Amino acid sequence: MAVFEGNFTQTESLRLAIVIGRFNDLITSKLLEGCQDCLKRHGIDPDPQGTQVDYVWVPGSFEIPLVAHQLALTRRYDAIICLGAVIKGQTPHFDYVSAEVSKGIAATAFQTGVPVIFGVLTTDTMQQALERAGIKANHGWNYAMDAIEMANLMRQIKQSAAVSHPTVDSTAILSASASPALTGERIKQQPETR
Ligand code: INI
Repeated sequence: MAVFEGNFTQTESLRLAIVIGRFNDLITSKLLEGCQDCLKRHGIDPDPQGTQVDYVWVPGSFEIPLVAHQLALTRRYDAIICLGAVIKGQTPHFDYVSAEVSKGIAATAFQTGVPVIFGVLTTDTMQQALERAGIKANHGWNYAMDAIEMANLMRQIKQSAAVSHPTVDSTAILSASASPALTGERIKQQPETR
């Protein structure tokens, strides 16, 4: 049997997408800087004109899962990093937005087989968010590390599946869980049972 572990060295052929919420962009732009710094120092060219990283800006965290899902379905990316900042206010908005973005990101990864990194800060105060976006540490850096590790890990698993079952398309294995609706196929109309 085997042990699989993602590494941080084979990065030259990785392709990533980063989805960033504009809401609280004081925080999200700092997370993005941390993320890009980490990618660069691990051999990934973060230049949007280059071949390795695409960027997509969305209005707020609530919109992140839809866009991450669409990107994952293109099969162009080894991992997708989602950056957002949901800061608790005096309204229930925080709870709705944070619940939907976390569920949506997890569902995207499960349904497509593409690693989708949950880089959405959920904090009680702006001060706490600032501390996680550069004042004390920059979590953007960690999200980039997680993306590199997961991208490499998934590649290893796919390669191993291709070696042990050469007749089976490993991409098909990983995408088999995607629902027909999400892969663009039409669901066959079921006959009425009433
Ligand atoms: N979006 C965020 O990214 N963070 C927040 O803290 C936030 N709050 O609290 O309102 C927020 N709201 C906007 C939301 O993500 C959507 O963009 C908006 O509701 C339109 O769908």
